[in-house]
Amino acid sequence: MNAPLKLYSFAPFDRAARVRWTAHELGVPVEEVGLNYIAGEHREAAYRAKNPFCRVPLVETDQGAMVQSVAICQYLAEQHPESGLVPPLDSPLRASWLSWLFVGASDLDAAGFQVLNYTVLRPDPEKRATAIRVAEPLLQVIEAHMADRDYVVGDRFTLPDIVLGHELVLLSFCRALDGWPHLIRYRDRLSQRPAAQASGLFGVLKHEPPAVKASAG
Ligand SMILES: N[C@@H](CCC(=O)N[C@@H](CS)C(=O)NCC(=O)O)C(=O)O
Repeated sequence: MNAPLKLYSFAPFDRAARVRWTAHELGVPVEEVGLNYIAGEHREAAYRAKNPFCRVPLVETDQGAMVQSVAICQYLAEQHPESGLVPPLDSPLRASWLSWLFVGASDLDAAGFQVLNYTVLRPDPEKRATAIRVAEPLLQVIEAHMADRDYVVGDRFTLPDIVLGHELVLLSFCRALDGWPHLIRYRDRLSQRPAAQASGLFGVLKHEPPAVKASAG
């Protein structure tokens, strides 16, 4: 039995969801430490001492505190090579796997955050429309890539599916995925995984989507 992984998070759908989902895929038990975002607990001295960036997720490892959701996921998955979430260094899929991991961790994360920001955190219909327009070329490429495949790399589930899946759930919640049928099909396939369900992430889709007023003009 693995020791529980201490995971600091705000909610089931923030970037800690990627770590929680990965841990469930790996059979690693999670000990959740919930921080109150509104109250600003992540800016208080006790947490700042662990993470001066004042962000979640953070996990406590044998090597000390670790931040950056995708780095944490990779760190955990590499300890469980039998899971297949990370292809071996000599795998012919390695280049594609790394490329897609960073599409999720950098490009889609950045674009998705702007949509979430202007839909939910600081609602602004015009800025939201711009954020969706900026995300479109990226979504177009991923939509085309997913047209005839089940997973983003090779023919099996790997870590980039978790990172992309997280972003697709957030975009769905923001009502920004309606025009992308292959991405919806992909998101729904991912949602069937027991570890995805156990992560709590997909529960956000059961909530009322945020009200978005039509942009003027
Ligand atoms: N690239 C970082 C981003 C971490 C991040 O921005 N986390 C958000 C929650 S999803 C946060 O802690 N925000 C706190 C704040 O903005 O004050 C990662 O993937 O872990």
